[in-house]
Amino acid sequence: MSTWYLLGAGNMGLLAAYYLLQAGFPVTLLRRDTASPLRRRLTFADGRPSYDLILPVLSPAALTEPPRHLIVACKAPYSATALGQVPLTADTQVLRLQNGLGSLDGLLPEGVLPIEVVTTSAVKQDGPEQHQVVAENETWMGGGDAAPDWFEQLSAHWPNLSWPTDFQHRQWHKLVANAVINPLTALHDVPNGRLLEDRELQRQAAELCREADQLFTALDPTWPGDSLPRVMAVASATAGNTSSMRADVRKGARTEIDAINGYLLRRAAAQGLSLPAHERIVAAMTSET
Ligand code: KPL
Repeated sequence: MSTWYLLGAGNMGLLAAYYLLQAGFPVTLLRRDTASPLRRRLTFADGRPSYDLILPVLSPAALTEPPRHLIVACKAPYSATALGQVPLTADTQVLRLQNGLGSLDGLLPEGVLPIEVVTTSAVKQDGPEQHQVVAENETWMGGGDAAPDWFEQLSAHWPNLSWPTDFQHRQWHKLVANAVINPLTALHDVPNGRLLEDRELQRQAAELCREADQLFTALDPTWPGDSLPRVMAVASATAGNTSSMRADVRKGARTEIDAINGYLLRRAAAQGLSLPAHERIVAAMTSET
């Protein structure tokens, strides 16, 4: 069975590695530091026994042939650096497990379209080498015509994983949630639930949703255009959470603003549309970091 190579051992990369191992697929982490294997303890909020995840590591420069399967789970702004040394061919199957959209555009060989992964599962780091799987919600894959041959085996071990026919709408819904909740909570340094309480944040959320709906309706007339209630439902379900962008700002890391709101602006420009609220929030985030 061919090895799955992983770029990015953050919360989501580790979760994917765990399910792949459960399904019997070997996983190797690609990173420069190959001194020792990666060891992380996964704990489960539902009380399941913890799991000690051990991944062999390999330097990308040591790959003797292009990987057959590659998971890109690093944060979007680090994609070019992470992929830099990995040899890829038109036969490499790339799984993109990142927030935002378009972060691999121009980085893959001609004709390679990544399989996109969108998850509403939640994992948090709760120690230097320990991560807690907080919720195993729905995960959707798509981006190709049909599910690949390994999908059935993986979905038997990855809870609530599916290959839906309306994948693009689900991906756009997640993108809008990230385009609204992430920068607003990062700029105001508040948990997600504050969007439900603060009038000014609600006004800005409504404006951002309206503009996103305008764009997606232009791209696809079947888009439901109901982003505001959906985004508020996500804010409510994750009320106590620190969004990933707020967490990035707090630790001085690069944020995913370009892959999220920046992506919306690029798609809008190609349609001849302007999205002033998204422009303002990108500018505010850019001056913040
Ligand atoms: O995906 C998220 C993120 O923080 O990146 C949300 C849905 C906003 C949950 O925190």
